[in-house]
Amino acid sequence: MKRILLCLLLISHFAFSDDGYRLWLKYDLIKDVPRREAYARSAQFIALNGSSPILKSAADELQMGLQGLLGKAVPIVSNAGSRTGGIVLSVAFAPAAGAQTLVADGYQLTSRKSGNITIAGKTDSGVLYGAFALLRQLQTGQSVENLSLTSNPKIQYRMLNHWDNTNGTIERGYAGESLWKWYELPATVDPRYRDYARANASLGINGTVVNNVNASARFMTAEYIEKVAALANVFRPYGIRIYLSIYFPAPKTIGGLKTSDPLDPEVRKWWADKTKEIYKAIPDFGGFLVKANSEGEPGPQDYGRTHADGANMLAEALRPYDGIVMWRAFVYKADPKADRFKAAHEEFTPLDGQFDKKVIVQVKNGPIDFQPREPFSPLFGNMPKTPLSIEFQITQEYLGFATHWVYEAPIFKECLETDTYVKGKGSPSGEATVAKVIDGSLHQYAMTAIAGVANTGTDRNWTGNPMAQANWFAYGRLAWDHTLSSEGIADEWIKMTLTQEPSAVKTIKTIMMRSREIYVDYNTPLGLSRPWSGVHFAPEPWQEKSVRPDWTAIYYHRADSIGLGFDRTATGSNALAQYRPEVQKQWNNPETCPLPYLLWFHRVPWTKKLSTGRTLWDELCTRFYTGADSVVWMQKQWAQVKPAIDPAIFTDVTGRLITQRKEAIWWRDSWVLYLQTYSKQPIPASLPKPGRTLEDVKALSEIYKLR
Ligand code: GCW
Repeated sequence: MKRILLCLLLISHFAFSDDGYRLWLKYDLIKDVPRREAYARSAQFIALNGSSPILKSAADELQMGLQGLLGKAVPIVSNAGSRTGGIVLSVAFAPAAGAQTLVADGYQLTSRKSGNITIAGKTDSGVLYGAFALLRQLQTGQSVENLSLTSNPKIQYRMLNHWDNTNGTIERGYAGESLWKWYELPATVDPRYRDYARANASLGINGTVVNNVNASARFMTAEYIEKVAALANVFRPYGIRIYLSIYFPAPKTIGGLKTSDPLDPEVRKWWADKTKEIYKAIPDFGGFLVKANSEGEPGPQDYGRTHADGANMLAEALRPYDGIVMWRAFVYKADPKADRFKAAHEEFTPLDGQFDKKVIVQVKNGPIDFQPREPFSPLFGNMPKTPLSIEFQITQEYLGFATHWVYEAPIFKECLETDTYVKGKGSPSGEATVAKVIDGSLHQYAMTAIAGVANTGTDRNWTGNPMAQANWFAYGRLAWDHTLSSEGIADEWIKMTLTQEPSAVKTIKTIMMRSREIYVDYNTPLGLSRPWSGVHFAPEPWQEKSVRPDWTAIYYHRADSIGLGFDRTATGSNALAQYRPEVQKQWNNPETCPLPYLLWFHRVPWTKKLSTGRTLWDELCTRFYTGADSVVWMQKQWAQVKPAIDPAIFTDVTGRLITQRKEAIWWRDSWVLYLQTYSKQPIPASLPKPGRTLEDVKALSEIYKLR
């Protein structure tokens, strides 16, 4: 009997606990009855006004969402006729008087005098995004009376990039295996693909590159094109186009040609034929993403050609179709004397103006590699004739994988809102921000794009850490509209995903808004960076051996008995000269350089007094300790929201925070004990000494490398 009771208890627990699968599209019943009834009065039917698959997705999503939120079945009708009190979808509406005009994909929600709410779009996708926006209004408890809301995407190609391999692994993935089951496709189509598409469409993401930029040639075979086409069929009704990363030498490796030289006529023909084959199977194929001559990946330089030659060859193959080339600028050479920081700028600025109009150059947000904090890439200030897109990393390669809670919207915003001063006007008004470069408003680029390296996987909750769902969400919302605030996005996400209880919303938002600075403090304070080789988990500042110099830790921090940091001023690598004078002015003086960027640009003596009144050494120690201690603050805050959170999610995050705390102390100790061998300074008396030695932390890091 006891056992049966226990089983029942367990079953009920699992039946009601939240596994995170539904993400921010939960559609749980709205508990506030008057509010629910008010919504219900405006949602008595859904009028479709069309038959396209995308419109149908919009109506289906509304129907499903309303069923959950309002607890009632809302019928879908083909048109409203004389009925009122419903939701009317249409691509045909004239914009309401005085409202902003719509661009492709934009939407307009309007409460009409008739008593209907209209969801208007210029395109079917616009209507779909409008449907999700209306659901978001309901999910976040906003009024739908007197609605007059117009929203246009600021960027045209809003992309997710998956670094997924053919064997199901994900490069830098921390949430299980790849979602794409290549061995089962095309015959078996996992229903999860559709939920993936719904989640992306709810944010306005309209393109996905399904395979790793370290690409396999397999994706160019008929066998795999068929599999990719099956995925495209699922994504299409959600306005999402599929793109592929290509392996540059494919003409040779799978095409049997003698070369893959982009200027060779046979190679060009091979790509043209291949592209034709792809479009036959996937008529709305989006195009190619390319990592070439980067980290060992082959490319046009192997044949004495330039990045532009390579990109333009692919553009030519795509010419008959509505597809584009996204050519990555993530390049650097293994030159011990060079500064990796400068490489992309050096290689790409001479090519400005040489790319075909179907090419967009995809630039990582920072000059190095997705560090917890980086200055913006100087390329953003120096490619006026080439459309540039920005690549952010959503997956937490350098942000503690799936155990550390880091809300990334502030990372994305910090870069987007920095002024490149590209016009050289010296204006502090932000008229030449990175955002205005990439949204095309500054140089009137013919096309605009943004990419985020996905953090999704087969974990039931998609992202491993349930809190990392917020990063996928935030990326998508900012890809649509980079002017949204980090706080506003967090607010939406919490209310849609976790709870609407006001004090819990506030507490969680406060944790999220502080989380990135806390992480930086215990991981890479004052402008330290740590992109050396390996798994990129624990900092190992002692790492000094690698196959190439710029894959060691000492290359970046340059600690010695005098001080710490990378001199990128005129006395050092002079990477600062790649920025506009106004930017240089902000960063080139160690006395005035903002502390978050200090060691990015300067070598600073251990005993140097900083603007905080502490010496460099004392400031570093203070930050490492404050950061690690702040995880305790995160734990305490999280404990307070327990009554408002689903028990399964609460317990999961509680566990991850315990690990985060442990790792934060470990990483603090690694840095402090290692740097102390150079600074020869005591840890400030107010701070407790690490409870272990440098040898202990080194040994700990080795454990994580054992096979
Ligand atoms: O950040 C580095 C990663 C590599 C990645 C590379 C890139 C896909 O460590 O795993 O490769 O950048 O962006 O190409």
